[in-house]
Amino acid sequence: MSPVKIDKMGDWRRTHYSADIGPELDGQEVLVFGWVQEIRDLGGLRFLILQDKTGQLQITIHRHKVASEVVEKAESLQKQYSIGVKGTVKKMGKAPRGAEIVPNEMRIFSVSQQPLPLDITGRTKAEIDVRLDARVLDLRREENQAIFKVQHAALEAARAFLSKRGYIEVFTPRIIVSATEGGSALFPVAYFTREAFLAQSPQLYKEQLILDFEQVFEIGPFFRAEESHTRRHLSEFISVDIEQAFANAEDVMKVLEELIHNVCKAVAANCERELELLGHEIVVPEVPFKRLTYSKVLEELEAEKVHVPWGEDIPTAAYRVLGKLHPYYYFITDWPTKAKAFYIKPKDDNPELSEGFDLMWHWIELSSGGARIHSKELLMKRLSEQGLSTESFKTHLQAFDYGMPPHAGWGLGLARLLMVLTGVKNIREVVLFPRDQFRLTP
Ligand code: AMO
Repeated sequence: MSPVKIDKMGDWRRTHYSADIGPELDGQEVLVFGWVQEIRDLGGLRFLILQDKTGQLQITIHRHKVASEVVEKAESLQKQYSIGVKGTVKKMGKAPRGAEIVPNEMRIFSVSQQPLPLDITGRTKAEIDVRLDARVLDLRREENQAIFKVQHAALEAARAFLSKRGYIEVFTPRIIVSATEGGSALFPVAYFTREAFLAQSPQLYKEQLILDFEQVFEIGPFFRAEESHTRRHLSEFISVDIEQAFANAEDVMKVLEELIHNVCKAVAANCERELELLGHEIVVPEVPFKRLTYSKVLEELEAEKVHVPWGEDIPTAAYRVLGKLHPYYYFITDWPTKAKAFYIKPKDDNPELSEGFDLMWHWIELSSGGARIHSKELLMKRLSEQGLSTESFKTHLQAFDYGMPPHAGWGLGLARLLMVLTGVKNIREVVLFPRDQFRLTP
């Protein structure tokens, strides 16, 4: 076969996206761009399915009716070539949009390697690693794009909600000198002549910033050297964080449940097509969410013959049992102080218990947060109790010298929320280019 002639885009500009094409445009000349998703031949006809960012469109080439130049180009096409088509819209009941395009002119901008490493139609299922190795191609599937359109809608709703509630968006450093969420999961960075680390969370900075702004939020990537290779852990993940001055745990739990309610409402209303592609329905949860204390959770587990010693973290197998008892969003409150990070505030009337909480969905932890210690002395004591050096937290502790008020906040894992919003079971599918212990490319 002779090599495909590559055309220039020249003065061609799109007049319509595929989503704009319908029977009402019958007879109108349009110019569309996109990628060849499917090619089918039927007698003297060649059907192309063209895909752009809004969806798919049928292009029908009548071999004996159109200019030979168009036929020649159409014959040379392969899946995923990028092309432009100038043509006439024709009302066609059987076509996907009730209309098709009959081309008058065609330009081919780029070819694709054949065979493709993946079946883009998804009819032949590929393993997750094969898909991720060819991620940009994998993302050509409308179902996969739908996930990230849902993410966009969710973020838009979250930002609007938080801004309306008086939070200001901030950006804190990613290169830091001390651990915030436990030392073992730190990634070291060669920082000129010193060693630094990638931030595990914005915890220390968001706490400091409430001294000035009272209410802050941040949406950004954080890093943990996660050795647990599960379907809900990555080594780089986006966290939605808030922190608020003059607030306790209950105050910020209310903000969190209302945010979830609003995000679900917005996604259900604005992502109808995406949810249909994903075959997923969103039930907007009513607020308030159920609140269970840690001790109550242990009792419920005991009744199910699952024993968790008081004070310990709850293992995944136990969470799975709990998720069956509570198949919805719920909070676990009043965690043992020793099971929580050093900055979580012990309860005034019982310091064994803390004002820390987790937000769960079925068996998955979506968020954790709490009221914070705002007394410098107590914070130093807690650091020592957790075997952390007060010296390495010197600059953080300094902020507590300038009128640190009572405060509280939380961090919400965006990808985990997205799993719930889309019904996708593996966190790697809801992140464009996931990073885990074994994956650093693409
Ligand atoms: P925590 O460590 O519980 O709390 O993290 C908050 C939320 O972030 C998400 N998350 C992850 N998602 C994917 N992969 C990971 N490896 C991963 N680790 C955490 C989870 C989790 O609930 N500073 C506190 C928050 C606070 O108190 O404000 C913190 O980081 O959804």
